[in-house]
Parts: sequence; structure tokens; C-alpha cells
Amino acid sequence: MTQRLGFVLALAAVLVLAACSQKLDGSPVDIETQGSLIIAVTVWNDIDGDGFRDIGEPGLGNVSVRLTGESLDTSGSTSAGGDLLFLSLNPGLYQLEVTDTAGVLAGLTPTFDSDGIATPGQVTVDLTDGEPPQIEFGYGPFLAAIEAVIDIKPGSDPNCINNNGHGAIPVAIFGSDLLDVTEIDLTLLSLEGLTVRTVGQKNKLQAHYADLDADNNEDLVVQFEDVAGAFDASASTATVTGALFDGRPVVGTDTICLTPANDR
Ligand SMILES: [Ca+2]
Ligand SMILES: [Ca+2]
Ligand SMILES: [Ca+2]
Ligand SMILES: [Ca+2]
Repeated sequence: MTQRLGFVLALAAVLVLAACSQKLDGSPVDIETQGSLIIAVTVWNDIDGDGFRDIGEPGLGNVSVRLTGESLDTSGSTSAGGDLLFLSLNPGLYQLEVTDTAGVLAGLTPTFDSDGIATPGQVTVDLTDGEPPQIEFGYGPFLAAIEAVIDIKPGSDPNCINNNGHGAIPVAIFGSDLLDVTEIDLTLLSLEGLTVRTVGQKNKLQAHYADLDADNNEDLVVQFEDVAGAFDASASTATVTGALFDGRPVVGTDTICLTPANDR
């Protein structure tokens, strides 16, 4: 058991003991209807916006969080350290939602939550007996995307693509004073939903670095795995999206022409 969890449980025990004696209005608590489970929530400041809580990234206090489920609807706010405990819960399915009624998170953007950033600021908890879930929400700065110059099918123009699901589509991403392409996370790169091709038993990502335009900035050439129908039939441009290892988004667009499947 971690020291942190130990502290959480000790604090919870004290609070549950206090709660068991009497309610705020002085009437005895009906222990039969109260559960003994806990959900621990932490909201923290993801200063570098990378989706991980690094050493030195502090908790965010006074952030309101709403808990609903199992006929419960309650809210609480985080302590100065960014922590919040929901106590005396019964097993069941709960929804946590960062409501931030005090506006602490104004100007920040969600970078992490425990069940995925696709549902930012919301986490579903299936609460069962056992270790209390530790739910985390990270909020960081809004990071403007770095605009990259890219060349689909490097060296050839126009950039005609079969998009028939065979082979790969090479794309060069040019480095610059603003973009160190060796800092691009290859696993996050996407060309209109296509991902970087992998080869071999170790799923090595097909990419290499070279200074294609001889400007003394390293450039990145990646092979995107072709998937039939990835491009809209009328598309005249295609966009590469990705991010650096530090979370900063990267985006670049080039023209394409789509070759009809029977016209090769
Ligand atoms: Ca971080
Ligand atoms: Ca979520
Ligand atoms: Ca080209
Ligand atoms: Ca270059």
C-alpha cells in the first residue's frame, strides 16, 4: 500500500467515525443505508501539458467535482493540495464530473483523466469492494499546434495516391528552427486517420531522418500504412497530425490527387 493511500484510508476512517456518531442536524446516522467505500479524486496542474503528472506539478485546489450514481447526487471541492474524498459510498456505478463552479480551470485545457481524455473531465467508476479507486484529472495550458511543412510523396508532384489499401504513402515532415522532428512521437502521427506502418516481429515503425532540403535541420520521412477509402473521393488536401513527446501538437497539410481504383 502506498503512503498516499495509507493517508487517504486513515483520513477516511476518521471522517467515517465522525459521521457515524451523528448527522449535522444531530440525528443518529442510519448505518444500514451507508456504505463504507471511498472514491479518491485528485485534480492537478499539468504544467507542461504532456498528460503525465511530473514531479513538481502541483494539485489544483477549490475545483468542484460532482458525483452521481446509485441515487446519489453530491458535489465537493478539492483541498489546497488538489485532493477530494467521497466517503460512505455503496458499491455501484458512479459518474464523476469536474464542474469547476469556481472557475479555477479557466484558460486551462484537460490533458488527462482516468478513463480517457476522449471524455474530458468525466470518469465512470465501477465501485466495488477492494482498494479505493484513485481518480485523476490533469489540466494544462492550451498548446498551439506547430505548423509543419510537409511533402506527401517527397520529390514528386502532384501527389497522386491510389488509396486502394496496398502499400504505403511516404510523407516528409520538414524540421525548422521551430520544429525538431526528432522530438515527434511517431506513435501519434496520423495522415487522415492512417497510422505509421510497422514492419517485422517487433513492429518497428517505418520512419527515418534525413536532411532532405539541406537546410541543416533534420527532416522526418514516415511511411503511412494505406487503408482503402481513408480519403474522401473529392479530397484535394490531406493533413498530418501528431504531437511532440512533450505534448505540443504538430500539424501539416499538403495537396493530394486521388487515382481512381481502375485507372492505374
Ligand atoms: Ca506533466
Ligand atoms: Ca474521461
Ligand atoms: Ca510531393
Ligand atoms: Ca531539412
